[in-house]
Amino acid sequence: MTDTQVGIIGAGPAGLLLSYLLRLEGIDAVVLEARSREYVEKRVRAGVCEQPTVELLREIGVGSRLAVEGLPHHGLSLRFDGADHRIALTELTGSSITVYGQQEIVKDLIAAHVDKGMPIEFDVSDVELHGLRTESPWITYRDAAGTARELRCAVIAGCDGFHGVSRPSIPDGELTVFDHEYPFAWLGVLARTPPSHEELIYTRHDRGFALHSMRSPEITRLYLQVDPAERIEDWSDDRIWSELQLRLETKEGFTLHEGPVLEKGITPMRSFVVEPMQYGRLFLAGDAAHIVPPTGAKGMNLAVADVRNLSRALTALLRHKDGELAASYSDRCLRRVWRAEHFSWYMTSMLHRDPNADEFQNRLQLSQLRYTASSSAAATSLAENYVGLPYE
Ligand code: RFL
Ligand code: PHB
Repeated sequence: MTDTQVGIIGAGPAGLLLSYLLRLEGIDAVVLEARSREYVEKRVRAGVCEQPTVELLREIGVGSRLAVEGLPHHGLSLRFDGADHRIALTELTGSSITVYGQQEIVKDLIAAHVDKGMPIEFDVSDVELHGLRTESPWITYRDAAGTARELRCAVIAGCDGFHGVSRPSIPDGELTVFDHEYPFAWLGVLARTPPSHEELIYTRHDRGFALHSMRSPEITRLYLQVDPAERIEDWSDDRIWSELQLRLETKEGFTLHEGPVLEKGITPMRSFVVEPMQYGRLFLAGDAAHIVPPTGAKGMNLAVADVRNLSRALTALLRHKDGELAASYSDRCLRRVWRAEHFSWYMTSMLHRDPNADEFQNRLQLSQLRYTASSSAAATSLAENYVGLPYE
């Protein structure tokens, strides 16, 4: 006897969307989340949804607020040599992206769960995974009241992000790890001020990378490349604004609107993949299995693509006793993952100031930027990766 068919660890985009997709197939799941509902609904992270992500959310009926409040974008700007070079995403690919905060997707998915009476347990602790190589694995944990619980399932989905417990539950030697750290981090700022430009601006400057993004007509999102050893306490709002002004300056003159800083934080950058994304009856999805630096805006979109594959694989396995898709789940995901890993590394390398680079490498970087901005073949390659390659 099982308590539920799929035990899902983590109520981020991966865990919530998986639970919802499974429900549409008539498969029941329980989501266990370490944080509170309020915390996960407020966590500021991704902003860019690829076209395939937007279409999937719309198809399953959780895209109505996204359709109204999401900001469709048909181009982006590469800013270097003190000028803008527009990449016309839609003209080049026929597709677009939508700016809509990750926490808004999380809120929409939680609301859909509540609406349908689907179980999410927040504030759980001491989560441990057991019996992963059996056909009836189980999860032990403490609920919000501190009571010890056990959840027996047919499958466990590890959707608990990079710092979760699922991946470390796999015995040593079973996974191959690919890890790459970058000699810089991002300082992210959310500010109450209207965007200063209608599109995203990815800036390469001698002082380091800067990004202008947004959340709404009133809220701007900005990022600065900083040393990973920097402490947020040393970055006053004034210091942040003056650094942004310097890096976003153009020869023609650019006005960056300043305003109250609502939130700020520093995130290190890394690329990380484990292979395979499965061990027995444990399937990993999203950041639990792979991380990309945010310059390509791919992390959340990859999480969505993973759970789309996983819901299909688990439907075949649990409803039709057909394990073929489950056996090929990892390979299918990893093809898209590695494409996104390469694209994210390429965007990161092209736009950041590497403290260890010599003048030769700096010249190569500028040459790559100028080529991307002037060749429609190079611009199309960037654009088709950015808007999201079609699902296999
Ligand atoms: P999440 O979102 O980290 O969710 C994992 C959930 O698991 C919970 N958890 C546990 N629950 C129970 N027991 C445990 N032991 C647990 N341990 C952890 C956590 O509390 C959490 O709720 O992973 P998921 O679902 O795989 O989603 C991945 C995305 O969050 C991530 O890839 C993106 O945010 C990355 N990202 C971006 N992705 C994009 O597609 N487009 C973007 O524009 C974009 N910009 C960004 C980003 C990430 C950023 N940061 C802060 C890392 C910008 C930034 C600055
Ligand atoms: C964001 O708006 O948070 C954002 C936009 C583009 C990125 C990363 C983050 O590449």
